[in-house]
Amino acid sequence: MLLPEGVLINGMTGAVSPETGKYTKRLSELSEVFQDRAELDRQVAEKGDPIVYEVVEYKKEGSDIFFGTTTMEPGNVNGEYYMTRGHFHQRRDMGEVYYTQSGHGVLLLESRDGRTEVVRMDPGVCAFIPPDWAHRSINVGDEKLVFVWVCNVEAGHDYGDILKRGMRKLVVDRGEGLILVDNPRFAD
Ligand code: PAN
Ligand code: ZN
Repeated sequence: MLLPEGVLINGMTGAVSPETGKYTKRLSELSEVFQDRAELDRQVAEKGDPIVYEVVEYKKEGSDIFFGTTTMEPGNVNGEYYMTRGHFHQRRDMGEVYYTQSGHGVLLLESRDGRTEVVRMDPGVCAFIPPDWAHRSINVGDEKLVFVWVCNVEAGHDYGDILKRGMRKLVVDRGEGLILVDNPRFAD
């Protein structure tokens, strides 16, 4: 029988206690995600391959749901803010919840038929990600962005589509603050 449990989450650091798994994504592992790959390589060499985000999870064998945190560092590659890979779920009938704890971000979403939506990620905002919307979080602030996610264990990640063709829109700062622009590399 599964037993209930209180899990302590630190909204400033993303620490989860107890945790059952974690991984880190560094800039060199995200080279397909950013536009300016020469600038990315330069940053990797200069800054010693900085961490872009860390994911910590709490998952119980036999449970239907699991949750955890994603903690994103501030930064950008030639004006393109640090972001996650972005994905659809393998299970097209399963959505997700992102509850922002600290920092400031943008959740960029794209429906299967190409509609773009944006949800601000500010502390206290609990974002509803409907089934079959690709989602990518972007840290647009100058501090860590920490959010709690909750999902069905069977949802799965489909990174292929977004990695291959990109998302239709980019969130960038070209000197005058945050804007949404067309992705010139987007391949339909
Ligand atoms: C999140 C994401 C996490 C990292 O847990 O997996 O923020 O983003 P990528 O997986 O796109 O690199 C989630 O949406 N799970 O379904
Ligand atoms: Zn997801």
